[in-house]
Amino acid sequence: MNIFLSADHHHHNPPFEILDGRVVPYAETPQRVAIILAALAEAGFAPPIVASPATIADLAAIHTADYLEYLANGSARWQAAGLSAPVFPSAWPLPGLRLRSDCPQAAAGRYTFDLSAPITAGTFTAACSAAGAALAGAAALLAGNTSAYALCRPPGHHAAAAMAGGYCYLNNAALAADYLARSQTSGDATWALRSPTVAVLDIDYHHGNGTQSIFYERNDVLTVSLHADPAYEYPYYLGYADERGAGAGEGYNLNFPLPAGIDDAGYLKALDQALQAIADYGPRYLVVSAGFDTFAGDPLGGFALITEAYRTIGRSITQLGLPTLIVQEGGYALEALGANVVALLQGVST
Ligand code: SP5
Ligand code: ZN
Repeated sequence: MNIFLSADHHHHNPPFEILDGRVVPYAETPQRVAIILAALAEAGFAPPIVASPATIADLAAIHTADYLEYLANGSARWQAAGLSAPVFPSAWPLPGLRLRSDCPQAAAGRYTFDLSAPITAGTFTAACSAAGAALAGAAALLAGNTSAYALCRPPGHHAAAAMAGGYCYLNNAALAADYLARSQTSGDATWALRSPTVAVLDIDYHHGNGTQSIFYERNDVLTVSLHADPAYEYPYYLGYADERGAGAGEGYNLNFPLPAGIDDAGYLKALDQALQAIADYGPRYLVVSAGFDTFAGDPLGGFALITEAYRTIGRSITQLGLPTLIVQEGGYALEALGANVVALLQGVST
């Protein structure tokens, strides 16, 4: 198991977020990575490889040029205008309003869909580091490794082509999946004539709205997500079962909205259906958006999974027999995060 680390993640450490009308400490902290690294070392995994940051050209594969320019420079423009760091929107261009002003406050609402993705001076540096770790993990699969883990921070699955939210700025898993889908495989007659297909399996507690939207009209990347039903849980506006893809992508997006409080047995049953759909698709590569906020004790979650469930999930995923990249997403129960990541990776490795 190759492990790739976003070593510059600590440059991103926002002081607070606003959740359900309350100012609260930012849950997506640098300590999460420290905890995971310590648990991996303790469990005997080889030290992580520090990945090079993704370049603007890498990111432009799925993100728009104007969004990347905003992520890179929005914080400096905000502070130059005398506004208090970090960048938070306080108005959004909902339908009926005009996207006309290019002042820093207007840009914040244009590119951020909630109050959990503030932009600090170091946010873009950290996000490029996370994207680089995911891309290095994808490259490891192309080099013939059967599995890799990208310890990405900040996470990515809520980020769309031109939208940050839910602690996410650049969509690490989507960048990796797109990179794999565009790769040219040589020496294999079956695959030589077309690019390989990829499945993304999202097991974070929250729906991966960014990943879904990025691949919604594509049939070379199947997106499958298990998550809390958006009828009662964030991100509220996407993740319903009737979202099945559009155009060429129709039938290539699959959502499993799950009830509050679901336990190991219920979750693993839904997972089996998701894995069957992936097996039927027959992809060349698998990318897993691995969130651990499905854990029973997660402060942001509402499911009831125990640590051993992640080992079972890892084993089930491995039974697909696909080169698999695990990309770190959420998980905020700090006392169990290390053990949960170790269990998943051990499940994948055995
Ligand atoms: C990557 C990731 O996991 N992002 C999650 C962002 C979630 N932000 C909104 C959380 C909504 C608050 N609901 C609290 C429910 C407590 N049971
Ligand atoms: Zn989550």
